[in-house]
Amino acid sequence: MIKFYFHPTPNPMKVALCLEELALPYELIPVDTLKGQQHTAEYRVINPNGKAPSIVDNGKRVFDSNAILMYLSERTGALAGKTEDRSEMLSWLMFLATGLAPFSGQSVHFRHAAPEQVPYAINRYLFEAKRHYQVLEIHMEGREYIVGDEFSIADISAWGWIDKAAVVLGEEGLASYPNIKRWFENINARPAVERARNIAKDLVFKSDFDDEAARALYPQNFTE
Ligand SMILES: N[C@@H](CCC(=O)N[C@@H](CS)C(=O)NCC(=O)O)C(=O)O
Repeated sequence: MIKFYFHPTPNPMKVALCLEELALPYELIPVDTLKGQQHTAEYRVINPNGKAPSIVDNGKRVFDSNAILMYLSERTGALAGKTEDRSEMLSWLMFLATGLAPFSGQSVHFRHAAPEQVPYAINRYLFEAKRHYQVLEIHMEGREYIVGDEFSIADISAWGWIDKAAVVLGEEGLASYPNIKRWFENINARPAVERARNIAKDLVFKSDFDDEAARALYPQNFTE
């Protein structure tokens, strides 16, 4: 059975949705990142990057959320889009993994978590997050799904972070992005989304943003 190393945050949530969409059996293994469990030697064997999510399937590790989505799609032959849309699929998966997701994360970090307010960084990352949203907004004009005409891992990848649009973009959330809003509401209504949101309902993850959490998540701020 697939072992799924999970924390209830955007990148692992993509994998939760993918596993639920595919109805694959899995064992959920919490990685409490606020407690620093992503940094243990045992976990680094599974994910040398020390982040969630990861999976282990038949003794093989896969780390990094979009790599896991691609692996699960290839393993099952599902959610991959049509062969003729492969170039679009690769393009949008990389756009999401290297652009929309990390710029969103940095935008949240500099506005909500950084120990000092740095206007240049806040402006830079919010601008880039919004710019990536705008690229997707234009692409989604008249489209139901991100790639081709069917639900795929590209939609799953985007859902994980766009679910947090209000935190990334500010209170107005998706108000300036009507095509993304329409797409998001459609994806978010899928039955697997509710199952994904509930996978860890019986687990308790640390939520206190205390010294232990700060050291685990932002080690660059600590010299000892
Ligand atoms: N590129 C990685 C990023 C993973 C990532 O940043 N995960 C966050 C949770 S969404 C995490 O593990 N944070 C803990 C930390 O940075 O120490 C992916 O897509 O899987």
